[in-house]
Amino acid sequence: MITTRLKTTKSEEIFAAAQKLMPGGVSSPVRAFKSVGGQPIVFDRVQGAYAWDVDGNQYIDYVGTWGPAICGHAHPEVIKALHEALEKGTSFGAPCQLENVLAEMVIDAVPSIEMVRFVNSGTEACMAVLRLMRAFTGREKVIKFEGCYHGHADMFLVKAGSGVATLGLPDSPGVPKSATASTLTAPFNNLEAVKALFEENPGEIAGVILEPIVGNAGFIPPDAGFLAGLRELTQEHGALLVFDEVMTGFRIAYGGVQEKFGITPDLTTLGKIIGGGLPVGAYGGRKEIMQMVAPAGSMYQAGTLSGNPLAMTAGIKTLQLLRQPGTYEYLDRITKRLANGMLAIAKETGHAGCGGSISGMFGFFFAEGPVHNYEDAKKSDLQKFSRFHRGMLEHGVYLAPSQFEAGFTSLAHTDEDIDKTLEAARAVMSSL
Ligand code: KE4
Repeated sequence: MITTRLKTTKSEEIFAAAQKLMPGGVSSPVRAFKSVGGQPIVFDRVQGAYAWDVDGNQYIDYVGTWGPAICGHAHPEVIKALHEALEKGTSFGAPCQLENVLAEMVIDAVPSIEMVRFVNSGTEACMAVLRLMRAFTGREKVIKFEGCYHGHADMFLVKAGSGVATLGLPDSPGVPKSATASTLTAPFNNLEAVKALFEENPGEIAGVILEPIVGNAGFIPPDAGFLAGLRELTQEHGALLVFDEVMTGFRIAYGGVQEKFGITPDLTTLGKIIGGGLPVGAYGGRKEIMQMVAPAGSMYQAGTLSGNPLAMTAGIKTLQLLRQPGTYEYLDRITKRLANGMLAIAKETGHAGCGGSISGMFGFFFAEGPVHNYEDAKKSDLQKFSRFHRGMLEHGVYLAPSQFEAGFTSLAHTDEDIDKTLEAARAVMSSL
């Protein structure tokens, strides 16, 4: 048991009760702190860059509800827009002009998207995009990368990242072999492995899906030429290239990784930020592909709450805030200061450390590095990460409770917050 100086009495009471009501006491596994150990923190409220727990402790929050809070939690303009939208009802189950507005913003922003469909989570978006890849190409097999996480649908739970990696569940029970028989895997950043899969499965691969910057195995950027290589390989083999930008969309740049790195996939999935903190997912791409989706085409996909006015409202306001000039320069500057500061402190305090940041996304491993893929990430010092995580909590800094996650900053994080975080990191790393 990891000791803690934090007063977490109420968190302990509430979490103990939760464990009797919900599996593991949580609505999503990674929140249970299983991989870092110790008492999960029960949140009471969030605002801007901060979270407060039920015992009154305040934290600088670098999880940001796993990405959506890029403008800061509970941004006043988002809250105001939601209050106004609430007056007109919470869900219509009918066409609503707000869907047009958000769809237009997404289409204008994301290079690959000419037409988009809204759903309610990143998992749904990835499930639908896989079905669409297969419907459009008439092929069944798909390539994913070890450590990448595309939600919890059966066919993706093969060497997945995020909570699956955290819990060491290489493949989840309950997933029939038939569901994953057509899911091929390769190490991230390994073009040769992908080439071999195409040669071993001629004419059978519908496409390649990836996190273009991995966040679910820890933060792992693509090596130079990797994304371009995948673009060429998929074109050469008549397969589709799909960027899962659920995490990176509107975070790495307003147009996502595909805008920043100049590689345009055929299809893209989105989520998190486009919902501004409410449940949303989306998938989109070339019109000729998207026209296959019912009721325009025959590929079926549906959802009761898809495109609901509240989620659309929060998404619209969030993207309006993000498209202000200077947004991504600010995120890049403060996040680089944080990541580079952590690396320098690790060095000064005698710890092997590697990592970095791109725009408002960062990661840190206790390892010599560099970390090119999931195998490398798993070799980092997970024990030391757990102790570091707990120490940072005690110093009022809330990091993702797993080495196999990325960190997120927001427009609400200030230079002072970064300074405080680095002071905490120095104190904790000196004590590890
Ligand atoms: P959701 O179904 O959780 O909305 O999205 C699934 C998903 C798909 N693709 C990518 C790249 C993702 O990062 C995610 C979800 N990310 C995790 C955090 N790594 C969500 C947190 C959680 O599972 O509690």
